[in-house]
Amino acid sequence: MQKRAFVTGVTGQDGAYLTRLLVKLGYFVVGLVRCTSDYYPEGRLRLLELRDYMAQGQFVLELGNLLSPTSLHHILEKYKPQMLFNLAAFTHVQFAEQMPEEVQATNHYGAVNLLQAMLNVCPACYMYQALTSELFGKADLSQYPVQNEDTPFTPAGVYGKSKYDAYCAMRMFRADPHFRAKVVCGILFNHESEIRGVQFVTRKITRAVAMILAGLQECIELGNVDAVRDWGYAPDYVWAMHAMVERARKTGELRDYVIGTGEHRSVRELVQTAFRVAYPTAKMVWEGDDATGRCTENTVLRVDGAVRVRINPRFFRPKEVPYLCCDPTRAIQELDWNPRQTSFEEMIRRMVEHDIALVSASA
Ligand code: F7E
Repeated sequence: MQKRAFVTGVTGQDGAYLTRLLVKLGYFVVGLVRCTSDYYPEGRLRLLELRDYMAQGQFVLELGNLLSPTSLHHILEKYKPQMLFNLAAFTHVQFAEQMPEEVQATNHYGAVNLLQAMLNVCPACYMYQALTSELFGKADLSQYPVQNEDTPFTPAGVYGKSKYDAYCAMRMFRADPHFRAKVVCGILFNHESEIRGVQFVTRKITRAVAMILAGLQECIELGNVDAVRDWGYAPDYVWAMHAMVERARKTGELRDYVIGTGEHRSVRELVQTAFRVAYPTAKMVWEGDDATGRCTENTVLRVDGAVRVRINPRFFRPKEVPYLCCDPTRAIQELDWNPRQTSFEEMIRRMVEHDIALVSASA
């Protein structure tokens, strides 16, 4: 019989790539979409292939909401999937600070609602719960220069806290002998792609570089360009999500994993890598840093003399996490995860080229 998977967050970056992977692996995929007044859920899918999969009967959308247990029960009873992937979440770290109740409701209570619906309707199912490297927000860097499954969770803001609460709930349901919930958690570091939302710094930069190249924009305004992250390629990361659940199913062992590349870069390096794709021989010079080389409100990047990056304090985060870098050893050993499948440079090149094509198509 064909395997069936239920994916929440299917209109987001990860949901799109995971659905594509699962269909390629032979699954029938049910995707959860929220109801909006603009009733055309297909129009919110980020990968065109997903519409083909719908036409071919390999993928279907169902209206529902993580905050409506009735809708979740109904969908699980209708399709009886073997695997659930909970990717739906409020994910923007800075915006989350402005609406803590919504973030907590979706990211924490929503995850619990889905798990409880699973336990009621199809308790033999396996569930994947998406977590985040923001769980390590306040990690002591001298003690934890890289973060792995043993690094204490010390979330710094509303988003990290909501995911921490979801994690505690998953652990509790997993350990409780009454439930023995089959749930595994993926603690994913930043992962990006050509279909990343434009409010995240990678896509904000690659799109702006394409606009600047086309003469449609002068300059990019950024916040803390000294922030350091471990950035990987989203299509590679969804492979790890499926591998986690498959391993749990085969071994009966419910393990959580951190997923990242093990390489770290600053936002400055990201900016330069993106400009280098569009302007291969350009001279890039940073000006206006303080005496220690950190950015200030006067910091600018000149590309061949023209100011192309400015700092706008509007993008500074009061609870900024300055540095995150993954130690993916466990995933490499147990999931056969390849953290270097797509290099950072290759990912940024694809994103910039994609945005250049989009800009020229809309010109
Ligand atoms: O920021 C800095 C910003 O918004 C990355 C989500 O998927 O990954 C993502 O969260 C860094 C931060 O991603 C701008 O301060 C500088 O240090 O792209 P981002 P994020 O906040 O790390 C984690 C793992 C998740 O789980 C989240 O759901 O870049 N930064 N200047 C900026 N960031 C933005 N957005 N815009 C700027 O202008």
